[in-house]
Amino acid sequence: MDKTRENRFMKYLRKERLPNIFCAGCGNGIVMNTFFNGMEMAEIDFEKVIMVSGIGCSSRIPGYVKCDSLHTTHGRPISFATGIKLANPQNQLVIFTGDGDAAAIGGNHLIHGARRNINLTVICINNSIYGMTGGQISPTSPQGSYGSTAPFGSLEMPFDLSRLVKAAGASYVARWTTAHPLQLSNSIKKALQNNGFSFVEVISQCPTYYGRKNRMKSPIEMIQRMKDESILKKKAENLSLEELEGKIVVGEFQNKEQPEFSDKICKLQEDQCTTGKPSVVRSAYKGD
Ligand SMILES: Cc1ncc(C[n+]2csc(CCOP(=O)(O)OP(=O)(O)O)c2C)c(N)n1
Ligand code: SF4
Repeated sequence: MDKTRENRFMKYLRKERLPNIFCAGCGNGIVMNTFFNGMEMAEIDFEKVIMVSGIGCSSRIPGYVKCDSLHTTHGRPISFATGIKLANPQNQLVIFTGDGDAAAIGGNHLIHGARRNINLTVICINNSIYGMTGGQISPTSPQGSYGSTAPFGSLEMPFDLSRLVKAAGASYVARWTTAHPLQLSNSIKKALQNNGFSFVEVISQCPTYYGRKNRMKSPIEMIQRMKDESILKKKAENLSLEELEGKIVVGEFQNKEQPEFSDKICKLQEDQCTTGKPSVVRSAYKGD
């Protein structure tokens, strides 16, 4: 192989685990690339990165990366990552999750992680469907879209995940699509640098299930559609709900400093050492 043509991010991969399981044209590869780019832009110490994921195609990403990682149970990466962060707040926790993993079975953990504003970076690959298990609709499938559990089109209203997480209390929230790799890398950079709960939603393509079931012929067509349907948050602010129908609003939705959860725990422990008073954490457990 011509080494000069090797992707510059190959050094972060466990090459012995390649080829990966992703279908041709899946958005997961683009998100991996943008993540490595954002990580380099943020000048993060790769040695301190711990990747955590749930279950799904998107959740397989950490398995290919040469760092400490934990592939957990469906919907639970935020809970596992919370434990790792509190055990050693120096760790840089990055969670890879899908719309099914984060918003269906893991929805409760997502909103409570955001509410605590614990310093975790969540990268949610939202392909509007359950890819790994055969194309069932998810909480983000657009109304009317087809899936194996919605042969007549989904009747449910989807979640606007970025809005949900912002309302729950996250200190950094942004949404882009796989058609916006530069903007996405920049948001991943900011998310990694933010001392708090950061949520980066990536609207992505699953050509195998979402594409086929919704008559989109190729991954290129899906990427083009995302590009065409996207509208910047600033522009969207001047449009009515009717005008926004079918649009993907992209941009940064939240970026504000607020107290972080593991800092609060550390402060509590320091106070306990200096004053000798039992901490709230200890006394809460005493009643067991
Ligand atoms: C407790 C539990 N329930 C259900 C499943 C089956 N399951 C595995 S992956 C998945 C959906 C994954 O969808 P998503 O998170 O959107 O990821 P994608 O595959 O689309 O990237 C489901 C329902 C499971 N593994 N464990
Ligand atoms: S099933 Fe969909 S999400 Fe899973 S690897 Fe294939 S294209 Fe990607």
